[in-house]
Amino acid sequence: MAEMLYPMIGVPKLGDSLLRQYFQYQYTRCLKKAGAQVQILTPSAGAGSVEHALKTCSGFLFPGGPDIQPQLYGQLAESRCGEPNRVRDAFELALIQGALAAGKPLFCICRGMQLLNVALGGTLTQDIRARQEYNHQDIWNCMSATHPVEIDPDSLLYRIFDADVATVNSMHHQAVDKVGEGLWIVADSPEGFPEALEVEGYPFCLAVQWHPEFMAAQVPAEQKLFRAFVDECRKI
Ligand SMILES: [Mn+2]
Repeated sequence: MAEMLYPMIGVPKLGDSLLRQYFQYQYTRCLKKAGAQVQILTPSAGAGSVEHALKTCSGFLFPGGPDIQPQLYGQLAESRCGEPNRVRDAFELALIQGALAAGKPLFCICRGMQLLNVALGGTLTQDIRARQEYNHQDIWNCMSATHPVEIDPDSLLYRIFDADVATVNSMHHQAVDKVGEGLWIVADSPEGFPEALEVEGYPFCLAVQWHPEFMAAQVPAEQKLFRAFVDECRKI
């Protein structure tokens, strides 16, 4: 019964440094405020860790982090691509594929949205800085909005926000390029970078390029994303 009231959400571990622990805490705080329990999932070599997570968690939040290894979407690293974390890449790719196959509710944030795209056969633009008009890597304003996004009125995101425009923070230098199988761009930036994706016909999947965990304390609409996700996990 307790599991139903407070669903268990699995969140991959970001790392050991103090900064990464702080980033991890932001996700945990928003999920708990929305009524969830949080299980931090440590990447491990064994396939058993993915199976165990799929068995014990009602849903998964895929968080931000380093650039995904371009070989995983069929490209070689360009000079402006960041250093990948291969352990996280392998673990999170296996986990998201398992979660998609199991139909679990998903909330994919920043790198998580890019991971979802790669898992479904899409590709990334390795560096968008030459094409951006707004600063999409505005790390010094991580708690406040940097650029607008336009939201598709037929999307789940629109139903949660109850608005067809929003202004969001931005801490990315890569973007979804070719969209993966079954994915649908539901929000984009003025330059046309995909800022949110959904999976056609999937029970519940929110994927955003911005960081709602840093805005949720000040912007109620951003906390509503966590609430909608946790409410869905509660039904599992
Ligand atoms: Mn952005």
